[in-house]
Amino acid sequence: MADGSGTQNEQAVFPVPSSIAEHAHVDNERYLEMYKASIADPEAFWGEAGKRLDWSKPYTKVKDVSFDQSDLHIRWYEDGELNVSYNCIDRHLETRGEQAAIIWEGDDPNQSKTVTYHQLHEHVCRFANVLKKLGVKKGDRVTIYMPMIIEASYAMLACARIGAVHSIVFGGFSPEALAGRVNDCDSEYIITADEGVRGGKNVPLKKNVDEALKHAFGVKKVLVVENTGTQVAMKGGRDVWWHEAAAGVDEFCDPEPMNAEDPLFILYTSGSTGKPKGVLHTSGGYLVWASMTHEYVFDYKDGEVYWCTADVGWVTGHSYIVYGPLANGATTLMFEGVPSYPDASRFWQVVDKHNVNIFYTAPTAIRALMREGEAPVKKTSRKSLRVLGSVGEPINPEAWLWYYNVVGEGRCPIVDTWWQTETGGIMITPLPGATDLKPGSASKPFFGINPILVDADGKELEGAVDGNLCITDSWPGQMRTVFGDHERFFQTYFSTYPGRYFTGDGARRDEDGYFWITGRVDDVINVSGHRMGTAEVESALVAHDSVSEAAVVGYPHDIKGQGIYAYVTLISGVEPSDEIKKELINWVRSEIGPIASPDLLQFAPGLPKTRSGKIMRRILRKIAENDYGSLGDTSTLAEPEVVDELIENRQNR
Ligand code: 6R9
Repeated sequence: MADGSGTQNEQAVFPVPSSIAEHAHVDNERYLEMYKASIADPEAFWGEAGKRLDWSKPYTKVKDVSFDQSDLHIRWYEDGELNVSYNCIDRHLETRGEQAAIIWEGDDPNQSKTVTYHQLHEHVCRFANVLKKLGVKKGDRVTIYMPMIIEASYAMLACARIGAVHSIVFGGFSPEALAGRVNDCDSEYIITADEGVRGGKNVPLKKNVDEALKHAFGVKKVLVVENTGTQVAMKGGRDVWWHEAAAGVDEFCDPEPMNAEDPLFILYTSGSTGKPKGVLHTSGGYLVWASMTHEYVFDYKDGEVYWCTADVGWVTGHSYIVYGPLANGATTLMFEGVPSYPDASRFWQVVDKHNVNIFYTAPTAIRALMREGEAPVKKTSRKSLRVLGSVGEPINPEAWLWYYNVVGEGRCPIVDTWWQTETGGIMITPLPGATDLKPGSASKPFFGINPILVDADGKELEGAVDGNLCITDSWPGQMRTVFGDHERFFQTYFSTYPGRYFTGDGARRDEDGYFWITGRVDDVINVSGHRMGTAEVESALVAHDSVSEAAVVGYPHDIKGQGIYAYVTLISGVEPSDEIKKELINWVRSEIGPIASPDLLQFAPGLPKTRSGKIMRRILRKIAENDYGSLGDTSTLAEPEVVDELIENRQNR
C-alpha cells in the first residue's frame, strides 16, 4: 500500500475492486478486445457505436477525415440526421418519463428541486418556443451567460431543439470578455439572469451584459431569467423577461431535424497566442462521444445518481452535466454553489442528501478540501458513492490518495480523465471495472484513441519515455474548426506535427503503457483547472496606461495547481508602489475575470530578452518557481544584468 511518500506513490498500484469488476460494463479483457477492434476498424466500430443514438435519418457513411492543410476536414456520420434535444429528452419519455432527469441543488442548502424527464420536456419545449418568438432561427448563435440555475440547462437544450448554436460564456467572465465572445461569433441573442449566487455572494450578470453591450452592437434581444429578483435595468425593445415571454407559449415544440455535422455549440477557450478561439462542435459525433464516454468511463448504470461539479460555462459542464448523462437517460445533479459554502462538508452533505453514486470533480477542489482536514468529510456517510472522477489538471498523488482513502474510504475507483475542450469528451482514462489504478496517471486511451509521444522534430518515440502528446487519427467528438477561422484551426493543432492532432500537452508513458500527463508545453497556464493564455493576461496588462511591457508565466501553487506570475515594466514617470500593484491586479480582474488575476506581480525595470528581442520565458519561469539557481545559459541575453535584478526582487519565496 502507498504511504504518502513521492516515489512510492508513483509505483503504487490499486487493483480494480472485485465488487466493481463483477458488475462493470467492461472488465480488462473486454476493454482490450474493444480497444483493439476500435483501432483496427474505426468504420465498423463507430458505425456500430453510432446506433446508441436515435437518428431521424440513419447515416450510411461513418467517417471522412483529412488532417492535411489543403483539405482539412473532419466529418462523422455525415449523411445522418438527428436532434440532440430529442436524444437527450424525448426518446426517454416512454420508458423513464417519471424518472428524475436533473436534480438541482442550490447554493443555499435549503434549496433543491427535481425535474423528471417529462417535466424537462415541457420546460425545454417552452424555452424553445420563447426563443422562436424572439426570432431565433436554425444556425443563429445564441450567447448564454448564466449562473448554475436549472434554466441554464433548459436554454442549452432549447437551442439544440431548434437548431440554434449556443455559445456559453462562463458567468465569472467580465463584460469585456463577454463582449469579445459575443462579437466574435456575431451573436444576436443573449440569455442571462438578473443575478447569480455563488458561495452566498451575488453576481451581477444582467449589469455585466449591459456593460458588455456598450461594445457589442449586433445584439437584438436579451432574454433575462428572474433569479434573485433584484431590480435590474430593462432596455425597451431589447430586453425581455423570460417569464413574460413564456406566458402563453405552447408546451410542445417539434425538434428540428439536424444534419450530423450541423453545429451544436461554440465554446471559447484560451490558447497560447491571440484572442480566445471559438471551438466548434457538431451534433452527431459529439453526442456519440459524450454519451459513450459517460456510460463507460463512469460505468453508469440505470437509476444511478451522477454528479459532476463543473460549471456549464466549461466544456466539462457541457459534456458531463448535460449532454452525455441526458443522452444516456441518467439522473444528473446540477450544483449552483461552491465546495466551501456554507462549510467544507458541503460536497459530502449533497452526496448524502441525494444519494449520489458517481462523483466527478477537479483536483483543485480536492486540494482545497484536503487542507480543511478529514473531519468535515468524516461526519458524513458517503455510503452511496461508487465511482469517483477527476478532471482539469494533473492530480498530484497526495491529493489522489486523500480522495481515494478519505472520501472514497478505499472502496471507489478514481477515474482520472484527461481531455480538452477541443476533444469534446474524455480521451485517456481508467475504466472502473477494467483498469488497475496508479495515483496521478490518466492511464489508458479510450476506444478509438491512439495517443503517441513525439520529440520536438515530430519523431514518434517508443517505450517508456517523455514527449509531446499527439493523437494520430480522428474520433467522433473532435472539434471541427475554430469558428470563423479554419486556417487557425490548422495552424494551432495540425501544423506542428503534420498529419497528427497536437494536444499542447506533454506526457510520459511508463513501462506498463500508462500515460502521465505532465502539463502544457505551450504558453497556457492551468489555474484551478481553467485554461488561461499568458498572452491574454499580458495584453490585458499592457492595455493599462501605466504599463509599458508585461510577461506572464505560471508557477506551482498549492491549491490552484498553477498560479499566475506577472512581470510588469511601468512606463517612465510611474513609480512602482503597492497601490499601482493592486490597481493592476484589479485591472486584469475587470478586463478578463477573477480567474485571470495575477497571484504574484513583480515590477521589472527590464525583462530578459535575446538580442533579437524575444522575451526569455524560460528564465522568467525559473525565477517565478524560485528556482533561480539553475537558469542555464544566459549569455545570449541582450542585457544579462536584468536577471540579477529580477532574482533580487522575486516574489515567490
Ligand atoms: C476537460 C478540460 C484542457 C487541458 C489539457 C490539460 C489539462 C485536463 C487533465 C489535464 C492532466 C487530467 N487537463 N484534464 N491534465 N490530467 N486528467 O479540462 O478541458 O479546459 O480545455 O483544459 O487541461 O493540460 O490540455 P480544458
